[in-house]
Amino acid sequence: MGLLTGKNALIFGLANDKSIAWGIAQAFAREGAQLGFSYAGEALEKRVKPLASHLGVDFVEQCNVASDDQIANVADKAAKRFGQVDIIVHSIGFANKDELSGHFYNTSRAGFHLAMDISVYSFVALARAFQPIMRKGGALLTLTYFGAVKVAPNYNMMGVAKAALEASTRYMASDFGPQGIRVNAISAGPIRTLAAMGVSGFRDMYKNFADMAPMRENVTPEDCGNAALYLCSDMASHVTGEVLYVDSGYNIMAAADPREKKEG
Ligand code: NAD
Ligand code: 0WE
Repeated sequence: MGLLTGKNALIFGLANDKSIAWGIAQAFAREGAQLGFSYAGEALEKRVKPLASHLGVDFVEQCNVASDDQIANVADKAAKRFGQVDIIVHSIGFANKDELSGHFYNTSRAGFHLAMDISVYSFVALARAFQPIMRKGGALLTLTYFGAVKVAPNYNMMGVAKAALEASTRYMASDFGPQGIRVNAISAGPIRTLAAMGVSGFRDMYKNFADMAPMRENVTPEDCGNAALYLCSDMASHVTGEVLYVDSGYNIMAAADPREKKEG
């Protein structure tokens, strides 16, 4: 018997086999969850469909989270297919490239709105759309980054959006607590995914992270999958409104330890 046997889980934000969402999907499948996937747009269909069939998943729906209609449409289809849903995973973030370099104060009004809409409001919108079919004992989960709390050079607008996402996690934990539904976030260390590619300076910060983190190792989508498994299973009953760091301990450090690099 798996930790998620008998539970239905919908995962939003699968792009390819490097996605954090894919690490989560694999952990959930291993523990017996019935899965459904949602992806942003047509261009990703040819990547997502084969991943779905690899895990025997036949609920695969397109949903651009900028659209209330598309969100309502997946919620409708999920209700027909699953009846009730136990777990929603939100693994989505987006800002225009212009907003991810230079000075934060140069963020445009439209760029600010777009990043907040796709990276923050969509979590709230999904929670509301699925509320009528969420089962008591259910869980909502989102993905965040340390740039929400401390300044990460170039992360800029996304850092501000992640701060709002973490606050939204707490407010929704308060809203949904009485219904027995928990709301949490995982704050992951830098991972080489599609969303991290082409980000200026990502390579250096990826390397710097492993040098600075107590465990001297980068983190993987599988690490996030196992943490997500905990947070969305009954093992975490009564854990809500939390941000769980999956970061080799990076966030506890104030400076690099000069004594040693990785043992080996
Ligand atoms: P990814 O590119 O695999 O996933 C991001 C997903 O967001 C993609 O599937 C993309 O299609 C989706 N998306 C973007 N705009 C959308 C829209 N309008 N509608 C629906 N979906 C949309 O990259 P990832 O690194 O797995 O990112 C997943 C989450 O993890 C994001 O919230 C990201 O901020 C967060 N995160 C990533 C890292 C990292 O270093 N990779 C670290 C911490 C947190
Ligand atoms: O949340 C993220 C990625 C967010 C992201 C990335 C892109 C790149 C392509 C959002 N929108 C876009 N839009 C694009 O057009 N991470 C935590 C990974 C990440 O992104 C950074 C980082 C890290 C770490 C950007 C700058 C600095 C560090």
